[in-house]
Amino acid sequence: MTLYTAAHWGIYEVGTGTPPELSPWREDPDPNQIGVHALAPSLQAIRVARPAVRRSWLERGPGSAPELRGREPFVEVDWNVALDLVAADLARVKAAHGNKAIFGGSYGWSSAGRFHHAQSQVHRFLNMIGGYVRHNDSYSLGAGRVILPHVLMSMEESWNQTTSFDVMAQHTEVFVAFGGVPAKNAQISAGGAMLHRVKHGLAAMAKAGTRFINISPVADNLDTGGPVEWIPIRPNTDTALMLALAHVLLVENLLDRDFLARCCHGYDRFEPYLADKTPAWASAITGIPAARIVMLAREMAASRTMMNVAWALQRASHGEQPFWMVVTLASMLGQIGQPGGGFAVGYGPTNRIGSSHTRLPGPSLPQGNNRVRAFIPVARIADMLLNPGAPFQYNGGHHIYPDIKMIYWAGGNPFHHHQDLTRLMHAWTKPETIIVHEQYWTATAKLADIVLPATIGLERNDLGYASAEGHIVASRKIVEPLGEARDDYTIFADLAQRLGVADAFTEGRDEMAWLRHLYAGTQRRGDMMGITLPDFDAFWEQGVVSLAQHDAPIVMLQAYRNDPDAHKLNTPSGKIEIFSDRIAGFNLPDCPGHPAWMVPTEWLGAPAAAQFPLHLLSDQPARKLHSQLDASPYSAAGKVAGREPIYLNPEDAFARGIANGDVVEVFNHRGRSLAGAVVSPDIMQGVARLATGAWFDHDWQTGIEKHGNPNALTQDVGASSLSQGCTAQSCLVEVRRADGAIAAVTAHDLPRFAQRK
Ligand SMILES: Nc1nc2c(c(=O)[nH]1)N[C@H]1C(S)=C(S)[C@@H](COP(=O)(O)OP(=O)(O)OC[C@H]3O[C@@H](n4cnc5c(=O)[nH]c(N)nc54)[C@H](O)[C@@H]3O)O[C@H]1N2
Ligand SMILES: Nc1nc2c(c(=O)[nH]1)N[C@H]1C(S)=C(S)[C@@H](COP(=O)(O)OP(=O)(O)OC[C@H]3O[C@@H](n4cnc5c(=O)[nH]c(N)nc54)[C@H](O)[C@@H]3O)O[C@H]1N2
Ligand SMILES: [Mo]
Repeated sequence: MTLYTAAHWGIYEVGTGTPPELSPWREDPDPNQIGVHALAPSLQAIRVARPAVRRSWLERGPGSAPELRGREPFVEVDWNVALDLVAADLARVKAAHGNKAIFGGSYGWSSAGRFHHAQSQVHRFLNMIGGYVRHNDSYSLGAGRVILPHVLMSMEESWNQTTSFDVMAQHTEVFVAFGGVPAKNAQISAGGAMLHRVKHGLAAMAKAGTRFINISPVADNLDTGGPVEWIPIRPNTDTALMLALAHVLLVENLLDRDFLARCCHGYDRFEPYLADKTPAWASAITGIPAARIVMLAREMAASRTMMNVAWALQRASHGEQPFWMVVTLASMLGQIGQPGGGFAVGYGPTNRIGSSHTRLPGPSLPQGNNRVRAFIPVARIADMLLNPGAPFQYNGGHHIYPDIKMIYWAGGNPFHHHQDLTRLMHAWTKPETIIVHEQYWTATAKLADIVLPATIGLERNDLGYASAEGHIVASRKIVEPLGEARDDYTIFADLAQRLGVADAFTEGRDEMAWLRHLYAGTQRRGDMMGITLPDFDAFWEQGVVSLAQHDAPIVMLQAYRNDPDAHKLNTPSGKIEIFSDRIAGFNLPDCPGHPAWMVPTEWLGAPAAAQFPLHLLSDQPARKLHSQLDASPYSAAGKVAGREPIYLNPEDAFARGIANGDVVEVFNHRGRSLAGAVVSPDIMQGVARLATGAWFDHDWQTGIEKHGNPNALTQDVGASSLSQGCTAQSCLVEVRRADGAIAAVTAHDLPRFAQRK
């Protein structure tokens, strides 16, 4: 009998060795190596093995010497001591300041299993003890999640409706990708990518004759196995290009006025804005020849055209605009709802998008009710910590930043994911207590007061499932926990016991009882959809249950197109909103009532480009999921001189005397970071690319980040006052060769430990 384990990056089969070897699921048509080394010594060596408390906090209490976080030793303590300290401090903060002083937003990917999902566990636990300050939206989709429901539908609904690859292979003549369709990103799905589909999906389209055009600062993010036309574009300027395409459609009368009248709201109020958005105007902004823009608009109107936008486009200053504008441009083309035409947001970012598998809602741990009303847009964490009581705007509302005394984090790595980490380090000194559950000694764990060791997925039983992945997986415990690591669930259950809410938190269930319970819920939802799942014991034995018999091809908004009155959208007008009276009514200087070209804070057209002439893109790493498994042999093999590779155009490299393999210093007025140079013609001149995921490695003497984490450089400013989304992709830098003594990477060293005095 084969045992399986599910990770965000795929299903793996478990061998019989000690420790058991992992190999990708044999049925996966495009498996990857991300997870095969999950038990490698290089990873196990940096596990958190025992509860640990920062020395000053332990000896002198909460709030002691917060500036020493990250640079003084930890003292390892017994579980009972650690749990007593955590419970007592939760009670103290609650009594003295109320639950509104606890930030439990705890953003992060956690692990794939749906029961042991750390973010769900911490939210459930904090709700049981009175609530916590939460976060809205995600780093993935800050601007996108806010704009899309106003003008079209929720982000989830858009994924559920995304036209499937099988339909595109049959019908799409031209595929225009803004930001490619990176197969490296589609290696993952939250909860478990199962059958990896993007590589073969694109190849099937190419074979069927689809023509591919990739509008992107980089060329290597759309691989169809066949020819792809690359149109390099300056980062953050796609909206200008789309406006000029719309201008051509207008002046050449290539737009579908019938679709605009039947299915859209407010086109007439937008149209005058297009008058001066000529190809020549856009050419000066985007760097794309005006003639190519004119031709492209004509090709798109003459063919069955699918447009795709990478999520990266909205992780930027005014990130709302490219998403709103692609919906608008697709509406003008009038192909929305036709097989193979329209738009997607977007193919590539996860494996599930473009799938024809069932959308059966899967198992998820109920989180209870949060009695605290205060929240932040997720990427405003440093603003919150630095400005308690200050006002902020979000989605048309006015709010106040809470005064946070305690941070509780489980399942995320803010010292990987947040922008301008030097600023976050400063903000991080404000709370009195920072508690982190971690599997590994990440930068976030090292910067905490109390670190509790969490198990990894292979050390516990769970359910692997992601909607539209077509399978449910019995994810088996295959090794004993390392050291004294415990499941997040067990840790919270013990804390709940100490705080008098054990019954509410556990509902009397242990791990397997919860798995049965959550599975039964999924079974019931399946029954309502005509999907019959085997009983739990049969499922648990079988390991992987396929739902593929319920596959169905999908055409986005087909029903809506055919009868917009019968299938009203959930927007104020019930239609696609090209003009939004609601957004116009918010009266925001940085987000008007229709899509518009808004000048980004940092881009190649900004005055600051004179000093920092390279636009830094920080995309998603190919060999890991963000910072997870950064120390694995597979991830390490992708590093250059032990650091994250930075891609530079040959002209830019030559001008700076930089060669392949050099260690370079990437810098701007916010920070400095050391990365390994890769010189490549696949990146346009004036752009550099440094993926996320290298563990943040701050040198306390020099302030240099030594490992190539781009968030030493990125800006911590909201996309706009509408969404306050993360703007990691709006960042200017300069690069120089690092000469002389180059600091060694210490990211994967353990912290220092000491005995209690
Ligand atoms: N510059 C730049 N920055 C970015 C981005 C970008 O494009 N550019 N992208 C952003 C995006 S889209 C995202 S989603 C974020 C991702 O940011 P994160 O989701 O924070 O990144 P991960 O590395 O996945 O962090 C998950 C952490 O949870 C821990 N963990 C895993 N499983 C468990 C568990 O069961 N229990 C506990 N207690 N811990 C666990 C892992 O060890 C890891 O440290 O980064 C954002 N940051
Ligand atoms: N292997 C792996 N896969 C992942 C992740 C991971 O960490 N590792 N992270 C996952 C997560 S959390 C998320 S949210 C998704 C993110 O998915 P995305 O945000 O779509 O991914 P990125 O790789 O950041 O960017 C996609 C492409 O857009 C290009 N791009 C950037 N800026 C611009 C621009 O202004 N204009 C144009 N036209 N192109 C631009 C980039 O060069 C890149 O090739 O990926 C997911 N997939
Ligand atoms: Mo993300």
